[in-house]
Amino acid sequence: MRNSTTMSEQRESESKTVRKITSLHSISHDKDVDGLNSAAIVWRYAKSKGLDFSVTLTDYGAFEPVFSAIASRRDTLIVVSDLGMDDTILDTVVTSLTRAISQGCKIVWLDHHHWSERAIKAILALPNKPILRINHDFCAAEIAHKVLLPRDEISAELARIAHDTDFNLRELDGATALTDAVSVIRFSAIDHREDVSDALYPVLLKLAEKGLEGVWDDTKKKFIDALLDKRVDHYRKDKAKKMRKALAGHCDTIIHDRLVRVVEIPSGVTSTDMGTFAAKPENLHLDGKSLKVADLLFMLSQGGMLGIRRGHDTVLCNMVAKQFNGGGHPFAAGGEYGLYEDFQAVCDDLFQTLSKSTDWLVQDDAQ
Ligand SMILES: [Mn+2]
Repeated sequence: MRNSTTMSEQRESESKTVRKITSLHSISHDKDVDGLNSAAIVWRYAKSKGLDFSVTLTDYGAFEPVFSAIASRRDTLIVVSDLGMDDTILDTVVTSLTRAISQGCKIVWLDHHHWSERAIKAILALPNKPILRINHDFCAAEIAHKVLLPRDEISAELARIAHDTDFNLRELDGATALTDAVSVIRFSAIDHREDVSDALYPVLLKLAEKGLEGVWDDTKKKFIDALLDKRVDHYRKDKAKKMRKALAGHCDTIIHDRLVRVVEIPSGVTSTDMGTFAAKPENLHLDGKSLKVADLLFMLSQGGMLGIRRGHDTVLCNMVAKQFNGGGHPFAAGGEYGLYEDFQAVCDDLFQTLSKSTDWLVQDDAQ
């Protein structure tokens, strides 16, 4: 009985050439404001077109279940944002999307990460005219705003907020607060083994409805949800304590005239937070001494990942990252060291590697 229905449905789908899209499913990055605001813009787009909306917020490493679930979709516009292609499961993603497209779906993928040629070709080769926009000069929410809703004021604001956090400008209090709120909500969901998408959903809903003012009171500089405001406040204090402690255990050296510092990054603190904190002189008074802001800051995680930031534009973080299997921007980058036991030995090793090259220095040509 079931089978025959499915088969007739399938025949129907094959015979119709044009099918009407009735719903929109958004897949976006769960890790930061850019991913969240991209999803909020996509949601506004769905509303403007009268499409039923659903969303999955996810992270690298979880593509398989997310895209497998998409394979059963029908007549859905699938919009992926702020996620680069994970090449290790490209085939699975393509298989699922191909199946969805055969059931009347259409694919739009908006991103600003690095893509391999192979991945770009694979997505563009999908049927039903997929749209793939990759632009490294913008954050994903800006791309979503430009591509989907260029004239929508709330989308423009959501894009500005994402830009402020993604490029680490930190000029908008609301953007910085929202970044902390996303961290609080994510870390607590992970701690309690709850679904991160579900945990972020109420904030996403408000952002999609009203933009930042749906969650943040910019006059009072507070979240509208008093409980969230308390959680963020507590998180910030706790984070500052952890970061001060991490800085106290720093290891410094001078290489090619640049002050290079290594710290171990505490759990529950992002490298963006740590990098921003360590770049402010007022945070560097420790045990009666004042440290200088380092030119280059390495942040070593327990898993052996390296966050790389700079305190002055005398160094190029991306060139540093190259020495450690990584990459990024001149002002922020990441690499990999590997598992370690002895922090001091890691520092010596990092210093040794850096002393061998000068590619990572910004030469002062003003003199
Ligand atoms: Mn992003």
